[in-house]
Amino acid sequence: MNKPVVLQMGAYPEWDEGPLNEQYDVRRYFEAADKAAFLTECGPRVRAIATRGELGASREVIGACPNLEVISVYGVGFDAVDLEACRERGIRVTNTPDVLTGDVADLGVAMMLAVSRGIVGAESWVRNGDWATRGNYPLQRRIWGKRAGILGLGRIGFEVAQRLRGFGMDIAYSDVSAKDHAPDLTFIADPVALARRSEFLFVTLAASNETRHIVGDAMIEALGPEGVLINVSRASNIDEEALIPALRDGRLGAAALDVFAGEPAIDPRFLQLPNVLLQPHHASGTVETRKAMGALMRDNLAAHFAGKPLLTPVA
Ligand code: 8YV
Repeated sequence: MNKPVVLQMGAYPEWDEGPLNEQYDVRRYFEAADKAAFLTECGPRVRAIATRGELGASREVIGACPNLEVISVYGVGFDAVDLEACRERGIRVTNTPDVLTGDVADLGVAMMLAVSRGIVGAESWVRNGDWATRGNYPLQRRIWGKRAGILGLGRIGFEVAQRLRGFGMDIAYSDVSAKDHAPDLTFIADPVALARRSEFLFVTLAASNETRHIVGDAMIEALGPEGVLINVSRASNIDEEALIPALRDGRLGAAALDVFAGEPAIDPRFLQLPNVLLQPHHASGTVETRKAMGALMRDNLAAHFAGKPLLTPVA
């Protein structure tokens, strides 16, 4: 029997490439020089798309695959998949929730610590000899006991809160409604009010058209010159045109960012800012989590082609 044709939108680690290629007739879209010609050639035979959170699948790609049945996302975020195009044609979509939650929360908290305690600069201080020639490293800011805000108390936001409890932080959150499973956290419906009471603000919102640029001038001003913004969600949740001048002018204290508009070609102005910590979209980037994400991404494809219920469907 012919193997189902799968359109692969981006590279995976070798432990996923092997099994994927054994089970499917894989077409590597990301390696095609002429993408339109590539889709014209293989699009009609494609039954599944295997993609990554940040790559998704556009209406154009979906449209070039008239026999597409399922899109399996390696990542929890599926905002880059054109869900409307999928709905119109009954195309199923799956993601990889839960398996990456702890790692994303860990990196968010690590970024908070790194920014507040100046860990990156302090390391250079030792490495480039400043410690010996210039003396002690400038004093930094404490985090324990401070006020933290979490914008979006979903799975990842909740795990961030679990970790922050260990630092004795005073934690509040904003979401569409108060959550029963977090009775000890302060619910603040208005994100601007949340930013105003926060010294550290974590953005852990699933991105959508509704959340686009939710962190803009008003929230940034409310967080203020002492505030630290930490984003481990999607770049689209933050208005970079508001963020960059605020960081430059000191109207916002600092930012720690794992995601960027147009990544990996990030806005070069970020590189000039001393008060921003830059990370290469790797919050889920541990061997353990990436193995679990790859397995779940492939298990969803296998379930679909076996006619079984999808493990983690989003549509
Ligand atoms: C990426 C992510 O999928 O989970 C998400 O939504 O953005 C990430 O986990 C990962 O970087 C693999 O490309």
